[in-house]
Amino acid sequence: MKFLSIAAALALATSEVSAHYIFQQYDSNPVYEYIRKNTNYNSPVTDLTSTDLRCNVGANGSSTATIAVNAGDSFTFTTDVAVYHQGPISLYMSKAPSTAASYDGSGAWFKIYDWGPTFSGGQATWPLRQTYTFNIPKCIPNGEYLLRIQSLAIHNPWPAGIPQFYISCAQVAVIGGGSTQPSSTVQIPGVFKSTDPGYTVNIYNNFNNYTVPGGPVAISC
Ligand SMILES: *[C@@H]1O[C@H](CO)[C@@H](O)[C@H](O)[C@H]1NC(C)=O
Ligand SMILES: *[C@@H]1O[C@H](CO)[C@@H](O)[C@H](O)[C@H]1NC(C)=O
Ligand SMILES: [Cu+2]
Repeated sequence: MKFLSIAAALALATSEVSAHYIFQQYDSNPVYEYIRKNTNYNSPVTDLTSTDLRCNVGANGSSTATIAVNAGDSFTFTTDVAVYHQGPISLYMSKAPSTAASYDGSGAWFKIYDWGPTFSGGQATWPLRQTYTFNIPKCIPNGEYLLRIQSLAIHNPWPAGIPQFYISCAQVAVIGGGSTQPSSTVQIPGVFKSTDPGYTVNIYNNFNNYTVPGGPVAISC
């Protein structure tokens, strides 16, 4: 029994390092044309204090194009393989002081959407799939932004397991926008804490409500 569970754990650990998933495509454009390419293949970021939490490891924008988008337009992030670790998916934006390509993400971020679990009949269902579609808020000011998507994988419950962040940033130049500022902003790193209930929760044990970490959705237009 003990031997079997160790073997099973090792098999799981092996598959864990070989293949995860990465958000690599913006709409139907070539992969990494408008999404910053990271240097850690499709491994997660787990350090809550790292600047890699912004756009992933080595994703500096130097070889990424910026796409012009109309405020209000929809966009789709697509992964290489469908997201399969349980946890929420969140979208953030941060306005660049000048160009998106040269921006390190050290400024203010605001959340524009969360895909959380749905609870029904004592069961939680997570929004696990290959494509995530939302829209650029209609009322945000024109300018260049980083548009960040994050899968927070909480399938190995804390503290035995460490939640994993699968992150990519697209570079967008918003036109036709408005003048509405988000109701609140956050810093990355900083906004995710190892005391957040949405980070520490055990999803296999009496799991019947969930607050997505990383601050509230701060704009809706
Ligand atoms: C940006 O990332 C690329 C690819 O990892 C690297 O070759 C380049 O040196 C980096 N540039 C800066 C300014 O860090
Ligand atoms: C569930 O709701 C309770 C009561 O509001 C709250 O204390 C707890 O943090 C929530 N759990 C999660 C995982 O969000
Ligand atoms: Cu994994």
